[in-house]
Amino acid sequence: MLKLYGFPVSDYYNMVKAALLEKGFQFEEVMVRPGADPNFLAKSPMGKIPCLEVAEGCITETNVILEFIEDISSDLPLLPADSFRRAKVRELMKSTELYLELVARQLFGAVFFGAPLDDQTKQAVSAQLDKGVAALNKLLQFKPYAAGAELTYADLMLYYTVTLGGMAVEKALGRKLADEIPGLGGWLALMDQNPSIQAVNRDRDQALKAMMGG
Ligand SMILES: N[C@@H](CCC(=O)N[C@@H](CS)C(=O)NCC(=O)O)C(=O)O
Repeated sequence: MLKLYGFPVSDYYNMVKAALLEKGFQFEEVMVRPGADPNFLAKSPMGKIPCLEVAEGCITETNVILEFIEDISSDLPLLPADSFRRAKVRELMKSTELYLELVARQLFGAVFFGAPLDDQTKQAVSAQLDKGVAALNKLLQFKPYAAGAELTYADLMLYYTVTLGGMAVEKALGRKLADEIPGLGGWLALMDQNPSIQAVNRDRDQALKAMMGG
């Protein structure tokens, strides 16, 4: 059986978990924190989560895992068949990660773990966010899904990026992504109805509660 290593507060972990559920895979979740444990480094070379273990070995890097999931289950597609549209989904996935996820992630230490955050860093992150949001607004379709009429991996990546990253952006910078990305609010409401997303979120919320001390 497939094994998914990580923990359910991680947005990257939840992107993969939602994809596995959406595709109807049976899988075991193995709770692991990222880090330098040699046993985990043998599976995930950077010690990062998620890591997917299959019969042949382990795979890391969320976008690579998602592509692998697609390769082994093409009968329930989460990527379009047409090459150009496939590329546009991948462009949206990569842009979401580079220009939203990794930008917001610079605030995680301060927002979730009490690290200091100076005004210079806030301004720098805010300026990067301006560019990222403008770029995403050019790519996002919301017709009704992120890349068009069908649910794709771009939706799963965007959903977990804007829910966790958006929280960090709001807390640290006082900016609401839903006010800056037209259509985001309606799309989030649509995604919230998806049973795979709901299942992932139940576990996420329980884990978050435990992490915050009940
Ligand atoms: N590039 C990786 C990033 C995954 C990642 O950053 N995961 C976080 C948890 S949400 C992690 O493992 N952080 C620990 C670290 O950066 O050392 C991917 O696409 O899977």
